[in-house]
Amino acid sequence: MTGIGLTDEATYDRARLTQWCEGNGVSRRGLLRLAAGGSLALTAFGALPAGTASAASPIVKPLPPEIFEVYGTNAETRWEALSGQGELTPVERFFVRNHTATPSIDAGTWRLKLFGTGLRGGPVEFSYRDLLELPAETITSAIECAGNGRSFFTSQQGQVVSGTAWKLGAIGVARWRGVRLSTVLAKAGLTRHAVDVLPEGLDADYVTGGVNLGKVRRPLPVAKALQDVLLAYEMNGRPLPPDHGHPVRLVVPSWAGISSIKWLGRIEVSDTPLVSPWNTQYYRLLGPDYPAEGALVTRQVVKSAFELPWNAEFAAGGRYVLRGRSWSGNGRIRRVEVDTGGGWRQAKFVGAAADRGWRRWEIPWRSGNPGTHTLRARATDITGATQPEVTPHNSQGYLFDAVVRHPVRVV
Ligand SMILES: Nc1nc2c(c(=O)[nH]1)N[C@H]1C(S)=C(S)[C@@H](COP(=O)(O)O)O[C@H]1N2
Ligand SMILES: [Mo]
Repeated sequence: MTGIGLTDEATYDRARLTQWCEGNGVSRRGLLRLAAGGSLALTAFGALPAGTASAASPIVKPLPPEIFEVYGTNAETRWEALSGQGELTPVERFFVRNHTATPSIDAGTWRLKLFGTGLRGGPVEFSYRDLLELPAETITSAIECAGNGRSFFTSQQGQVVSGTAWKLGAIGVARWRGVRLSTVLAKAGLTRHAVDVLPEGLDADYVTGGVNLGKVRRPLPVAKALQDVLLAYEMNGRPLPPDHGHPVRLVVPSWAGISSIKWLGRIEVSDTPLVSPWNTQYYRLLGPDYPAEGALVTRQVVKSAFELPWNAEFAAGGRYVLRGRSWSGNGRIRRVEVDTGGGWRQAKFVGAAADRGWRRWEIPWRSGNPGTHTLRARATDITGATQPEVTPHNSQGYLFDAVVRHPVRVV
């Protein structure tokens, strides 16, 4: 069985956890201890003191301060830098999330290795050229960090969370061209018994809190791998740039950014469930409203943002058009409402609907009297999921979907 129904995340997580615990002689309580240790270790990143970075610069492309806010090895896009941009985020404005540093990889000597018990024969290798010769596909898809919006757990809900204190700029939408993972898996001899694949990056081992967690890697159920996952070698019509995974990265639409492994080097294909620290200690929702062992983070949630700086200034008594974007891992956005102080009003959509990107919108606004005002946007997706007022707490601050209160100043 390739695990039909395992794209239902909750089913997948429960099934895999049980299988994994049984197979490894670990109790659920043991897993919980692992997870707790992980969240402690997590506090180590996000704020690298100056001088601790390796000689290689963590991010290669320029990071002008008017476009990016930098946190250690990561850089988030400022939302005002998306004002006037179309559906796609240009590479020069696309956020970067690096566990270590962008490696320099030569496409000419690069190889992708597939191996494991889920393949009919032995290991199989593909060169860059091999991939270019396979049938290509182009998709528009967001890549969003599961921790996007994390800082609002603290600033809006007064809660402690670990990890990079992103605002809402850890998302970008691009046009990705490449080969379907299903095509490559079929060529490599995928069997009916394969259940998980484990894509792994070629960047340096991730060391945190004195522990080496090895290469950045995260299991994907075969059902998702065969559904819509791309091995991308182009971003917005150009070869994939260094910071975004050159020469080849995974693009896993709708799922947490960590699934979209950059600088792809190896894929294990297994007929038994696979684990890595990125599905046991990270990317689990741990908190009072979740089961003791936590819930696995897979699909992204509904969010909205204004294309404005924090504390944007407006002249009193002016007529303005407020613009923003909303998106969801569940599919396209059906409705967006905006509250500028007088209740919810429906925003007007701009441009085409996108299943795996975002929906742009606008709404007129009269700025009124001087003072601080709060702008709020709330989206609903095709599944009926709407942004709540509060997101239930989880200790690592993932999947913040509550309505964000955006302050502006009228002068
Ligand atoms: N090899 C590798 N892949 C990776 C990462 C990484 O550090 N190393 N970071 C992941 C995370 S957490 C996110 S959110 C996305 C970010 O993609 P971007 O840097 O292209 O925006 O890449 C994912 N893939
Ligand atoms: Mo991420």
